Amino acid sequence: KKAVQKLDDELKTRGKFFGGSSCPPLSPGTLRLYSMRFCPYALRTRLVLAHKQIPFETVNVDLKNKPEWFLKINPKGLVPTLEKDGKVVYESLITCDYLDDVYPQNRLTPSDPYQRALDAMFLDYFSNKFVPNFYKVLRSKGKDDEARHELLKALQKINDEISKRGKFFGGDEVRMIDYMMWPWLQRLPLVCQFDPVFEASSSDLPELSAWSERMQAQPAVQETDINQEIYATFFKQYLEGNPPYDLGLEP
Ligand code: GSH
Repeated sequence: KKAVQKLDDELKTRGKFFGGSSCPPLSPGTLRLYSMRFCPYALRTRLVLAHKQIPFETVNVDLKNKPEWFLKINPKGLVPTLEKDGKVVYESLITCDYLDDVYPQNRLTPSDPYQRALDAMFLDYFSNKFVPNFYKVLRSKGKDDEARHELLKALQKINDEISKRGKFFGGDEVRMIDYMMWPWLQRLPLVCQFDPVFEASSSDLPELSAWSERMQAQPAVQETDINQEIYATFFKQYLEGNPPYDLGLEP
C-alpha cells in the first residue's frame, strides 16, 4: 500500500515519467493520458482536454526504454494514449474526436458534416505535406532544399486558407482544426533557428502570424505551453539519440 501511495505521489508530480516494470494502478472513473512532455501529437490531446476542462491524470512514458506494461495497453507503443475504466483509445486525432464526443461541453468539432469533411481534408493535407517536411528540414538542419521548398509551399497554402476562413481555421472561434495544427505551427521558430534562409522566406505570412498571436492568447494554449528554448534543447538531444525527458523540471 505504501508503494502504491509513493507511486501515486509521483504521479501527481507533473512531468515525472515512468519506465521500469510497473505503473501506478488506474482508479475507477479516472481518465488517464499516457503522454510525453515534448510530444506534439500528445499536445493535441492535452489542448482538447484543457479546452474542454476535462479532469485527467498524466503518466509520462519513457519512450526510449518502452515499458512492457505500456505495450500491453497500446501495442503500437505510441503516445498519446487514453485510458478509462478499461477503455483504451490511441492515435492523436482519434483521441481528440473521441473526447469531443464523450464530453460534449465546449464542442470543438463542427456539427455541419460538409464543414467536418472540409476540415478533415485540410488536416489530411497538413499531415502529409507540412508535418513530414517540417521534420526533414529540422533533421537536415536546413540542408534539404526540396523539403524546405515543400514546407514553404505548405505554409503559403496554410496562410491562404486562414485568409479565407476568418480569425481561426474554425471561423470566428478556435475549433478542433486549429488545435490539431497548432503543435507544429507553434514550433516554427525552431525551424527558423536552424535555418536562416527559411526564416527570411517565411516571414511574409501576415494572416498566419495574426492567427498565431490569437492562438497564443487561448487559455488552453497557455495552460499547455512549453518553453521553446527548452524544446529546442530537447529536440537537439533527441536527434542525438538521447531525449532528456526530465529537461526543465525542478529537481
Ligand atoms: N500517429 C500517431 C498519433 O497521431 O498519435 C503518432 C504519435 C507519435 O509518433 N508519438 C511519438 C511516440 O509515441 C512521440 S512524439 N513515439 C514512440 C515511438 O515511435 O516508438
